[in-house]
Amino acid sequence: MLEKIVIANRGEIALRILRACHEMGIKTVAVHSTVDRDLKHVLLADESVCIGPAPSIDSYLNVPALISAAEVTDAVAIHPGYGFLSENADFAERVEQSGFIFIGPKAETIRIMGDKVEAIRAMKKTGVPCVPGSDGPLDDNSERNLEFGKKIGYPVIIKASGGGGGRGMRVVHNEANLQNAIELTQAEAGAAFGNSVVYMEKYLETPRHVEFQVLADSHGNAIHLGERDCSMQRRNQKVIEEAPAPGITPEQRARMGEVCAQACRDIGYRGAGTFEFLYQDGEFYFIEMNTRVQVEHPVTEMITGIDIIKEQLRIAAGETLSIKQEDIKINGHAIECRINAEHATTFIPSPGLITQFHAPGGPGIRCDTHIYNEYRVPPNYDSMIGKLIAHGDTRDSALARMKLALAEMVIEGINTNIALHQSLIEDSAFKAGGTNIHYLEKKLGL
Ligand code: MV4
Repeated sequence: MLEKIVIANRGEIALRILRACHEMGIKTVAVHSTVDRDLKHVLLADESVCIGPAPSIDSYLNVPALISAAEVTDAVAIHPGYGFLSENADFAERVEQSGFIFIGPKAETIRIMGDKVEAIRAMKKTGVPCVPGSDGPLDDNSERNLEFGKKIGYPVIIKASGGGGGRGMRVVHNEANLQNAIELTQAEAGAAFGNSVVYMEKYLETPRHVEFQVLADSHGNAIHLGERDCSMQRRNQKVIEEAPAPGITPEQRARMGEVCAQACRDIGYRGAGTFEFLYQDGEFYFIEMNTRVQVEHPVTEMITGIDIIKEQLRIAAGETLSIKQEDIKINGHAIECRINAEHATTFIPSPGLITQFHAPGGPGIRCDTHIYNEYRVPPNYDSMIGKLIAHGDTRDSALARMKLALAEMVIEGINTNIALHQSLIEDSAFKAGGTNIHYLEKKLGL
């Protein structure tokens, strides 16, 4: 097993990774910025290294500082968590070139998935269903572009190949606006991602966001852990996630899950990964693959009993998967509320001193957070300060437990979005299950 690893992240995920390491007897090195000395995982780590000042660009995104932290502590591997450098192919490559294990896929795989045109090409080739589209880059031949538009049918969406996660997209409703939209999106993409390649897809108007979790080892084995529904979102930030996705049948799960697992085998995928789909009218359409562990991984852990972080560590150590597909059983239902340091109705970030914190508990409740009494939330990073996860035998029982847990949770001194979650879990459409990606923004009047 890995002897010692660097946790190249902060906050709740750094603490989550540290706990998995310590359970497995792996020593931990916490790296932190100057304003993050008091992070809970820094205090619990075997060693810690300050890697720079508060701005992420100088600390959590500082590649030489991260690699030298691994060197000076004699670590053997680096876990990137999510966000920051977790899907940066150049970072993965530098880590491996420096003689360390990158806990994630090969740099080459990350690079392919970061290029959406390449990712879709690779997925289509292995039989993953994709959105009808241009199946490749658009060029400046406006007649060819108009033909694509005609064949696909309006509305269409123009997406930047270097984008993803909702950045660099434009919906087009008729052919009069097509060429202008393409050129605008190309210009924006060139400026934002240094890659002006764009492609076209049929615009799905009322989809749900359903994603499949996969695990693949370096020996050609791959399995899926079912799906999550992440449709409850605002401005491309997920707010509530759940597993399984309401209304997905065991047959659909087995079929799509195997399609994803087979795609992993075909492309030589390694590690934990997520296949993101739009789901509309009973059909799945691949949009992107995430090559990292995700914020919402706990809902999958709760219904499968699999520790995804421990599997990542085992895979990185070169071991084979500890579980077979037939051993994976979906048990009950889990819901996650992302707890943010922000005002519940204005969404204005609310960093500052937490004067009181009481974690909720009881059967089926999990609270993944790094906060504690007298912890100060710095203003420099993402506003998510924790995740509250409720598991139950049924969706209704998970919701009932979530309601109690939200009422029990106390965070004083800063604003949080707990009240938003309390209203969402009582919302009749959400309670019924299966709301689409536009539901929350419509409800909030955005
Ligand atoms: C789409 C779409 C509709 N049709 N593609 C946004 C994030 C990025 N991952 C892909 N996105 C979308 N792609 C087609 N062909 C609608 C979205 C979309 C979305 C997708 C998932 C979750 C939230 C979203 C919010 C707005 C738009």
